[in-house]
Amino acid sequence: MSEKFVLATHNPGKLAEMRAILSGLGVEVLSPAEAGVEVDVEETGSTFAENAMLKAKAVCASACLPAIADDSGLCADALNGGPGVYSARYGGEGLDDRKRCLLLLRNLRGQTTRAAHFSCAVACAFPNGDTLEAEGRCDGAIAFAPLGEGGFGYDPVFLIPEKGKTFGQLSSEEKSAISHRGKALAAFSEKLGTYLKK
Ligand code: ITT
Repeated sequence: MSEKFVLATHNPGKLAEMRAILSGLGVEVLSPAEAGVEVDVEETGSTFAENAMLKAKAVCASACLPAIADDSGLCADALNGGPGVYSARYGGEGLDDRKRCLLLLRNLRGQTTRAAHFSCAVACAFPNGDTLEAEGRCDGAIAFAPLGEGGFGYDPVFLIPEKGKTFGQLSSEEKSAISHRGKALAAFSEKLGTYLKK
């Protein structure tokens, strides 16, 4: 396989994880900068899957190459599934990852229900109009304080109870073995393998 794919994301944390997970596929993956595209897609969908497809199609059209997008987020039971599709925008534009984690902890203060999950939808769009989709989910809980320096986004506050560690305390390999993104990309890789053999 020598197909080139653009990873349709501006998030360096996602890009690194997607690259590492997809490296086993034997296809060449390019960042938007490497593909010479700069597309800012408005995420107007109401589901992760819709937003992932919007991003994949926009970058595919701009790069004239197949594009793989990830739309993901953290869903807390006590917040009725929030911040969910708004995870990147939680608290408004001015916040960085650390401040968004602290805001989440503040909004959960006093809540006994800490259950939460990460969801990830992966979408791939090809220049001929074909598309592929896959999803993954990882269940866990919101920690009471940030722990760990690894990963990105909400990793320091997402606890895996069976491991007694947050995503932020896991190596990238340990995280991808159980994460929403790892699962979505594993399912996607199978579909892509079948598609490319056709
Ligand atoms: P792109 O749209 O350019 O891919 P983004 O960061 O805006 O980048 P999303 O719209 O999918 O991506 O927002 C997902 C947010 O959810 C992301 O910014 C993180 O804050 C959070 N998130 C997703 N996956 C995560 C993970 O594995 N670990 C920690 N936080 C994660």
